[in-house]
Amino acid sequence: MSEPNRLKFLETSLNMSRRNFLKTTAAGTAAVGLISTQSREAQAFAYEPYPRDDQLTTVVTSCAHNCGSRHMLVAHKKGDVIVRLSTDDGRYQRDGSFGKDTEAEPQLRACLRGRSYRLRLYSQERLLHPMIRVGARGEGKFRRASWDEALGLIADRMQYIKYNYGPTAILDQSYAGASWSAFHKSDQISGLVARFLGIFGCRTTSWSVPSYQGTVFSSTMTFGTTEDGNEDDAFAYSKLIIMWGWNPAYTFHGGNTFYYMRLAKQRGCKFVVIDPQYTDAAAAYDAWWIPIRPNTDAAMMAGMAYHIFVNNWQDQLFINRFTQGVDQGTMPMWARGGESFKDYIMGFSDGIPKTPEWASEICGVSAEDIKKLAQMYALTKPAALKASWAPGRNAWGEQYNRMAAALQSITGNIGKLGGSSEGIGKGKHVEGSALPMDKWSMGEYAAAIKSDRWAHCVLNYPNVQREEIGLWPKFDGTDGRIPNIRAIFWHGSNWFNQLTNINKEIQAIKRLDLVVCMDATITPSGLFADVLLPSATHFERHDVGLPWYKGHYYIHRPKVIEPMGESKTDWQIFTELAYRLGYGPIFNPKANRDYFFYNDAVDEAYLSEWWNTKVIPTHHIDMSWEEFKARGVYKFILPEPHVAFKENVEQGKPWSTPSGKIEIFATQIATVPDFRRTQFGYYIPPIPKWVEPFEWLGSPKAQKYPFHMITPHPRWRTHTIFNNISWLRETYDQEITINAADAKQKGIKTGDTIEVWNDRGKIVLPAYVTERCKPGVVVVHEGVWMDLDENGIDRSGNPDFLTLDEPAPSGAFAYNTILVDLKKSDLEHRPGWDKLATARSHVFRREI
Ligand SMILES: Nc1nc2c(c(=O)[nH]1)N[C@H]1C(S)=C(S)[C@@H](COP(=O)(O)OP(=O)(O)OC[C@H]3O[C@@H](n4cnc5c(=O)[nH]c(N)nc54)[C@H](O)[C@@H]3O)O[C@H]1N2
Ligand SMILES: Nc1nc2c(c(=O)[nH]1)N[C@H]1C(S)=C(S)[C@@H](COP(=O)(O)OP(=O)(O)OC[C@H]3O[C@@H](n4cnc5c(=O)[nH]c(N)nc54)[C@H](O)[C@@H]3O)O[C@H]1N2
Ligand code: SF4
Ligand SMILES: [Mo]
Repeated sequence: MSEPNRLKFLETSLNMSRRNFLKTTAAGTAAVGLISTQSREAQAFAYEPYPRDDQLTTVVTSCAHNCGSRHMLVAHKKGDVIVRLSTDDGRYQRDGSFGKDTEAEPQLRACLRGRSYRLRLYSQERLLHPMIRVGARGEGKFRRASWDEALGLIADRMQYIKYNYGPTAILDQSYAGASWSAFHKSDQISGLVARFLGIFGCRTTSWSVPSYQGTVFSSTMTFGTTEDGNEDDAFAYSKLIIMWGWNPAYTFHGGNTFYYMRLAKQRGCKFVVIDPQYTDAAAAYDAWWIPIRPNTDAAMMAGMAYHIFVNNWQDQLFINRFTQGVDQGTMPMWARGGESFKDYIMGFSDGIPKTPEWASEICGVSAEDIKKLAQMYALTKPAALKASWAPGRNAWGEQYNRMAAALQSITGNIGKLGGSSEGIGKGKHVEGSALPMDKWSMGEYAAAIKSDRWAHCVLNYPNVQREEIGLWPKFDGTDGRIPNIRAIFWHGSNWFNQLTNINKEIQAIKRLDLVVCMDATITPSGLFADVLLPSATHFERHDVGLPWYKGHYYIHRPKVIEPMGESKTDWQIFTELAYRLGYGPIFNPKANRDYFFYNDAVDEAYLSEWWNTKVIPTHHIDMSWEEFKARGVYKFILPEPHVAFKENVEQGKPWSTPSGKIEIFATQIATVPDFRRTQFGYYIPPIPKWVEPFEWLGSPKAQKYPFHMITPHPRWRTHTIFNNISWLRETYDQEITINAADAKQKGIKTGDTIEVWNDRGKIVLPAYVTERCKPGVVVVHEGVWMDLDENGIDRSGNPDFLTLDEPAPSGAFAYNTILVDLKKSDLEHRPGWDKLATARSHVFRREI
C-alpha cells in the first residue's frame, strides 16, 4: 500500500474506534495519548515504535470463520486496544515449554489471514451501529438507528409476515461465518437463527451445503455417515497421496494438514495432483501433475477402475468382505442380475467398456497416464486418495464422489492407516455445542428448500414444482406446500454474494418485505438488506473455538476487548428480539431479568456447564474449566492416529448403511419408488457412473462459450472475509488465470483487463497468463465483494454472476460447471471496496 493510503487507512480505523480508544486514555500511555484527538496524532501511532511486550497484556484466543482450519492467535493489548497479534510458539501447551512443536502436539500456528486479523477488527468497513435502509433495495443508502428502533421494526414486520403469509414465509439463510465455535453458532441447520425462528414458528430452512452436498450424498449413501475422515496425522503414514481436486496450500481441511503431509514427504511418500491447474501444493510436494478437463473426473476414475479390473489388481478379499455391489458376487440377493459396478465398468451392462482410451476422450488425460496412475494407486500400499470437494461442486458432483469411494474400496485402502476414505473427511468428533439442548435445539421448520433455489422460488411463486426447489419431504401437514418467502435472515452469511446466479437473486430480493443482515462488517449482502445489525466479533465475546472437521483440540476464546461501537453479541441480539416477540425465556433460558436480559455471566454459565457436563465426561479429559481458561488450549493426545472405519475393517463392525456394507450399489437409491417425491427430484443411478454435466468442454454449448471456468477458494480470503484487508491485498489480485496458448490466440497479456460473460452475466477483472493452467480452462477465485456498475456488469470479478443455479441431482451446487467467453476490455476493474472505500463507507455512516 502506498504511504498516503496507509495513512488514510490508519486514520479512518482509528477515528472509527475512538469511542473505545478513549476509554483507555486513563492509562495515559504513549499509545493512548496519541489517539485521543486528531488524525495528526494518529499518524504518530503509525510510526512510533510499538509498545514493548512488557507494557502489554497477553490474551490467548483463536482465529475464526469458515476457512478449513482453526489456529491460535495471541492478542497483545494495551488497555482495550489490540496492538499486535502473534501465534502459538509452544508455551501455551500443558508443559509450557517455549518452542515445543512435535508430531503428537504440533503448534497451532496461524496463517497470514489470521495474523492480519487486527485490520479486520479495526477496518473502515466495520459496522458499528444499527442501520435502516432509506434508499431503494441494493442502492446502499442507510441511516443510523437506535437498537430499539431497529429491533422494533424487525419484530413488527416478522409478526405481520407470519400472520399474513404463514409459517414458511421467513427464510433462514444463516451460514458458517460464525460456526466452529461452541456457542455463538451460525449454521443453516442448527445455528441461532434456526432456534430463534423455530420457536417463533415461521421458518423455511435451506438445505444443501455449498461446500460439498454431492459429497454428503455420496458419503451417506456409501458409508452411512459423513465421518469418513482420518485425522490428518494419518497422512504421515501414506506412501502415496493423490490430491484429487485439492490444493492444501490454499484450502487445508484441518489444523495441521500441511505439516503432516510434509512429514509424509520426508518419509518418502509420492504425491500426485489431478487438477486443471498446477497448484502451489503440487509445486510444494513436487507432485506429478495430471491436468484434467473440469467435471470429467468420474470418467477418468472409471478408466482407472477398468485398468485395475483387467489386471486383476483389485483387493478381492476386501471387496468380498466389506462391499455391496462392486461385482455380481457382492450384489444383494434382492438385486442379483442387476447392474453392478464392475458390469458398468467392463461394459457388460451397456456395451461400452470404460477403458482408459474411452476415458481419455472425455477427460483429456492420455490413456497412458490413466493406466500409470491406476497401477500406482492399486499397487502402492497404503495409499491415500484424498477426493476433495471442488470436483463434486459440479452438475453431477455426487458421481465423482461415489466413483472415488469405489476406487478407495476396490484397492482396499479404507480403514487402514495411511489409506483414505474421504469424502467429507470429518475426523475425530469433538463435543461441540454449548447451546441449550431442548426440543428447539435443531430449530423447527415448516419447509426446507435447496439453498440456492430461493430466488427461483420467489420469482415463480406459486407456480413451482417441488423438485424445482428441492422441497424436502416432510411428513406432516406442510408437505408439498410451496413456501411463500417474504423475508430473509442472514447471520454469519454473505450468501447474496456467494450463492449462484446473482443476477437472478437481484431480481428476487426486490420482492421481499424484510431482509435482515447481522454482521460485524458492511458486506455486499448487507447492501441489499433493510436492517443491518452490528455483531460483535469473536474477539469481543466469550466462546470456545473448535477445529474444522479435523484436529483434536479446543481453544478458549475469552472476551479480548469490549464490543466495538454499539455492537452486541449474536446471542444477545437474538435474546433481545425473542423478548420483544414474547419468548425470551424459552429462547435463552439462562438470561433473565436479573441479568438485565444479558451479560457476560450468561455466556460463562452456558460454557462452564457445557465443559463440565459434556466435554469432560464425553472425552474423559482431566482439565478443569478454570485451568482451560487459564491456559487457552486443550490438546487431545490420541494413542494412535484416528482412522475412519478401522473398527469396521479390523473388528467386523457393520457400516451404518442398510446392508451394513460399503454400498457401492446403494440400497437407498435403488429402492426409491419415485424420485419426484424426494428432495432430489431427478433419477440418480444406484452405482457410480460418468454422466455429462449440463455444460462442459465436450458439450455443443462450448462452441458459443469455449472456456470452462472453475472457481476455487482463495488463499488470501476466507470466502468474502478478509477481502478488505490491505496487507493481504498486497499479496494478490482478483484475476482470471488463462493458459498461455489461449491468451496468445486472444491477444491477451498478463495485466490486461478482461470481460468474461455468458447468458447469466458479465464480470471484469485482470488476466494472469500462465502455463500452469490447462488450455480451455480459466480460473476465477470465489469470494470477492461484488461491485455492480450502472449496466449491471460486475466490476469486481465475482464468478457467481456467471454460475448456474441448477443443482446437481443430489443437491450439489454446480459452482464449477460454467462455460464462458472472454475478451480484452476497456472497462475498468474495481478490485475492491478499499480502493473506493472512503466514498462507499461514508454513504453508510452518514446520519440522515
Ligand atoms: N484459504 C481458504 N481456505 C478455505 C476456504 C477459503 O475460502 N479460503 N474455504 C473453506 C471451505 S468453506 C471449503 S468448502 C473448502 C473447499 O475446499 P476444496 O473444495 O478442496 O477447495 P477449492 O479451492 O474449491 O478447490 C480445490 C482444487 O480443485 C480444483 N478443481 C476445480 N474444479 C475441478 C474439477 O472439476 N476437477 C478437478 N480434478 N479439480 C478441480 C481447483 O483448481 C482447486 O485447485 O475450503 C475451505 N478452506
Ligand atoms: N463461485 C463459487 N462460489 C462459492 C463457492 C465456490 O467454490 N465457487 N464456494 C461456496 C462455499 S463452499 C461456501 S462455504 C460459501 C461461503 O459463503 P459465505 O458463508 O456467505 O461466506 P463468508 O465470506 O464466510 O461469509 C460469512 C459472513 O459471516 C460474517 N461473520 C463472521 N463471523 C460472524 C459472527 O460471529 N457473527 C455474525 N453475525 N457474522 C459473522 C462475516 O463477516 C461474513 O460476512 O461460498 C460459496 N460460494
Ligand atoms: S484464517 Fe484459518 S488457517 Fe488462517 S489462521 Fe485463521 S483459522 Fe488458521
Ligand atoms: Mo464451504
